[in-house]
Amino acid sequence: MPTLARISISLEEELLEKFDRRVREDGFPTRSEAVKALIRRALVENEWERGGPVAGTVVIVYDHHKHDLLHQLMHIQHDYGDVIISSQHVHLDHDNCMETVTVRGDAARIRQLAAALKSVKGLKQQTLVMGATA
Ligand code: NI
Repeated sequence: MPTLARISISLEEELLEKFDRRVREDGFPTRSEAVKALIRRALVENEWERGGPVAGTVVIVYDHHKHDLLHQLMHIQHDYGDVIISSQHVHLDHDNCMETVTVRGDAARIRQLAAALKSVKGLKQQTLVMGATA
């Protein structure tokens, strides 16, 4: 069990009220847990901004009847084989497919991949999930 440090912070009452409301809505058991989650997320986002080794996933949803789109997505993924660990394809319904592309490597390179995927016309969704440092 890690040693816990105790800190105290001062903030405007209005900000605290908004934060407490958010803590309740998000289902955090305590303020401390909510603050820890915020700090961790900020640190992860910072890692992704600075570059360096990170891991995450890119989720894309598209209609597989659009053959040109399918080829473009395939092409891009082959070009970024150096940072793609795996990709999982799920047939959502008759028309729609969801792919979860798991990535690991340099943050800047992964951002390039995410941007390349986003640039494909006709995608229904493209979301980059920033994971913790690899
Ligand atoms: Ni499919």
